[in-house]
Amino acid sequence: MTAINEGTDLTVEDGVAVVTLDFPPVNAMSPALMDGLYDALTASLDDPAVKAIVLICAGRTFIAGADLKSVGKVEPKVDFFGLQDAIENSPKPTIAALHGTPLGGGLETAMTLHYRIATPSTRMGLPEVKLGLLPGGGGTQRMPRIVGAEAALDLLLTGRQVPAKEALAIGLVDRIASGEDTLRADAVAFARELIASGKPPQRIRDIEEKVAADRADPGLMDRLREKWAKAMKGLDAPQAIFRCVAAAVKGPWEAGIAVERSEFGPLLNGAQSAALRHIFMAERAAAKIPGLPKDLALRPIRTVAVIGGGTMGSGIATAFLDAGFPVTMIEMNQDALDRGGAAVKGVFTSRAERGKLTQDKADARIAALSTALDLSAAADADLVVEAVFENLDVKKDLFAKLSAVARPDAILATNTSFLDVNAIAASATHPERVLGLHFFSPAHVMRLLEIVRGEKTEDAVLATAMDLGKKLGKIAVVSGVCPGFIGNRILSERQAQANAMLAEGVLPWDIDSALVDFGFPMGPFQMFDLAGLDIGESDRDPVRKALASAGRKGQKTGSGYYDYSGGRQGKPDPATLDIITQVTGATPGSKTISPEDILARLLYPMINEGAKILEEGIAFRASDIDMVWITGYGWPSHKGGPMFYADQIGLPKVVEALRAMPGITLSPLLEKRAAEGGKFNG
Ligand code: T1G
Repeated sequence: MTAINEGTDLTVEDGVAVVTLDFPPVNAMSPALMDGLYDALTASLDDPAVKAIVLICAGRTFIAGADLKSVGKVEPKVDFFGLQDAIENSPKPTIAALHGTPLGGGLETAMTLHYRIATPSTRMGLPEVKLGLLPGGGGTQRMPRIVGAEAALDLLLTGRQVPAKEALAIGLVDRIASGEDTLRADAVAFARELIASGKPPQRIRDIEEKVAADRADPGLMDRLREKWAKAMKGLDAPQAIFRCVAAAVKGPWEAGIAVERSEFGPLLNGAQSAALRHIFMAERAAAKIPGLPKDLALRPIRTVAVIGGGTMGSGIATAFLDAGFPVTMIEMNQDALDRGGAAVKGVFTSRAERGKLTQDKADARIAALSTALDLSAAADADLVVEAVFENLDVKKDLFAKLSAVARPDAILATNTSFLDVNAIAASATHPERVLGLHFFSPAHVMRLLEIVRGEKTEDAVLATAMDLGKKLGKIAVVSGVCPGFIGNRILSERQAQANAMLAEGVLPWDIDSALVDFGFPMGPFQMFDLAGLDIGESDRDPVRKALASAGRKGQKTGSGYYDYSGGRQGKPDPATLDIITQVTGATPGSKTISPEDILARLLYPMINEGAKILEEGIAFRASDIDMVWITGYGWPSHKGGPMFYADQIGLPKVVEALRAMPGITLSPLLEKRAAEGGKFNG
């Protein structure tokens, strides 16, 4: 075995060179990996004893893509294109041996080799679109040559991972290894067959059949543009990917690759990709808790009890059942229990009906739910999650009672969205085992889980909750205790400004549409209509209170801020304006603010509150705040979250605008960073 560099080895056995790359954790294409691969390839090409070349990776995966940590920072000896040319033009057949997740530049590299073999569990794809990029290593040109334009767009615009079996069916791989452990041997055997056959290697770039067929269909690209119009709207990367695939269909190769190269740079340097790459890193950063010992023993969680069968309780139960935990749902009366159980069953039944879940799995999940009317049913649970009425006394009382029945080592969690977790914990016998698990509605769908760390919460309990978050498929973000935690505390600031603008005479629809145009799925008033105007505390929100008492409780009653008699879309309703006038004295529409100024008014106070949350140590890092808002509140991901957005517009501009707004106390941290020319992220 020859060591080419620190992570690259080359062995030659019986005419087959095996190049092994080992760059933990995911063999990302760093300059060191690229240099190693190039040198090993050159050595193999120069060695007359070598007749075929196998490329394989050590560790958990074949190359998982460009190294996002060194993008554009360090240069390899030979760039990606030089490397690809060297591989593709090899007169000796080359075979990529795939396992794990060959993604992005990793799959593009594999597509420059002449053949591909994968283990059965391999999942491959071109996820660049999720990072606001396009597959800039020939992926937009080679993929259509393998699968045709329509299938290529499906892969490139969704970025989805293709399982090995499907990859074989669409021609993306040539073979599947006989087992997970036989990849190397099977790849070498494949190489020997190729040597024996004497067949000259075929380059994917030369395969014309699929693109020629697409070219012969003149209406194809227009149809595909129509099909993807919604997914591409306002987003740079999907639009650029579409143009690249269109160029691949048009041909020739050189013209297509030139389009790909010219489209890549602007994306890489653009704001949308910067935001999306920030989120990728932020998601991973959120999983890390500073100061926690690494080898902390987690508490085993095998069974879960959920107290409460309402919207939250049944959603939480569903989330745990989905992750394979047996759940006991506990309610106070049979009716409520029946409703909760039916809600859970309804989710699984409907998924089975829609073909999203096999009937067997749906049945198994339903069977894993048990129901009870007595708290003592929580006696055996390793974890109890409470989702009862949002009232401090009710919750304190419940935690005292729970302490008497639950196992002394059980973790007790409250799903409060606003209340003082320390006060709730104080009523339990073991406050060190209490914490907040703040789910978002619908709890089995929304990705965010705020994990609220009480002042007494034990490290092992916190770490167990983080691990649980991962098992539930959630993005878990740690928050300290304060009213509303990270998410709702910031939301309150936005709502206060939205209400203030209403009282100044700005139309509610103008406020909502400014946020929707920014990229939120809905504005503040549309959000209340969806959630219900009678939900949560409304004393400080007299307009909402008045609407609710007039029977306008939102979509569920057919009207709220908007009129839903014509459907869920909702129409502006003059009756709402009358109520606004009655309550605030303002004439709606008497004041117009530009959409940009409405946005500043709504978003800058959120940034200010985020800065306070940081300086108080409620959040560990600015990127955690971004994750909360992206995964829990619909902040558009290509805009990176409130703190990232603040960096992009420039903190001095934010501070200056905030000074002119009513009801704002500036965060000293925000002022300081602005004065120093600093940023929140990076
Ligand atoms: N670059 C740098 N570091 C990466 C990385 C990458 N591409 N992918 C993962 N890591 C780090 C990650 O930060 C974490 O580090 C550790 O690896 C484990 O990751 C020219 C433009 C591969 C499926 O989009 O989807 O190629 O936190 O916790 O759940 O066209 O990571 O431990 O310090 O996520 O097993 C395209 C992104 C790039 C793949 C593994 N590639 N990665 O998941 O572990 S663009 C991607 C993933 C491109 C070309 C272009 C996943 C994974 P730390 P993890 P995992």
